[in-house]
Amino acid sequence: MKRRGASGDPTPATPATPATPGRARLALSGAEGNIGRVLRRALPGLGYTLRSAELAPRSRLAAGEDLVHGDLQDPAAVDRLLDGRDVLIHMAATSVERPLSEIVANNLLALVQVYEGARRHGLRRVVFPSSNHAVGMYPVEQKLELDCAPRPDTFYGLSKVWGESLARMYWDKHGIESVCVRIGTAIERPLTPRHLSTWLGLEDLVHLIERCIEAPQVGHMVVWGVSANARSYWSNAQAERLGYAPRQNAEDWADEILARDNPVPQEARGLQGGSFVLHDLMAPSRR
Ligand code: 15L
Repeated sequence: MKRRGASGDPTPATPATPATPGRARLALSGAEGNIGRVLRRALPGLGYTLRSAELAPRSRLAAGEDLVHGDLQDPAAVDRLLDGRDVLIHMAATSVERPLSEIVANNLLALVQVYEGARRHGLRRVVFPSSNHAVGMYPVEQKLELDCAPRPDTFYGLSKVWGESLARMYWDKHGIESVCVRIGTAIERPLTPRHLSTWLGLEDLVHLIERCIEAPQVGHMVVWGVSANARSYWSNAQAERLGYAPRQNAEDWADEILARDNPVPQEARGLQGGSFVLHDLMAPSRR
């Protein structure tokens, strides 16, 4: 895969190359989200045929893409997305803390529909975006291995613990492979001291997702979605099995970031989940 320097546009809209024979036929949900938009621009340029799904018609078709719409709690919408596909990159979800009912609908119930759809359509693999907030209550001094016990910081983080286990169940019972990626902070460049540990650069993101699609025989696997940050909270040996070799390092921005005020409240700085750890789970607005 062609990688670009830190100063260039990390996710240029690559012209769609003709689909490479033998490449997986991809489905991408959540195509209108922050990560979905990056992948949607990058994947056709890597020789994949891509069918994307967004909730409602909002965007124009990208080069080399086929687009469907609908709520993935509806099996008919799942069928439109997965028919004739090999691998699903399932980015559609609530991606921050929200009222519990919304988390349950989007991150639990829709996920069951998606895995049931994967069964109906004989998909080989699902790439499931888990999150660092599944373990956000660990102290920042503790370097985590992938088999650490869950310590979610929010209902959102808890939904990712549930999703990783759901993925495991569909592998054990139905032979559908999953790579669960515990994504750190996937943005163009790190902005806060916390990001020096959690950043996933967008070039590394695209490279990681390509490895999640291509690596042979993953079964059920969990990896950290993080760049090669000098201050990473997470130990990512599993990712080597995937062939993921991150090149970006948040440390390149450390001097600049540490010279500015830290926007994360003081009382949240000791825990890995950052400001997520301050959410009051049962505040009236969140029930
Ligand atoms: C996440 O899981 C969120 O989806 C994203 O919005 C960021 O908050 C990220 O984690 C993070 O921890 O920085």
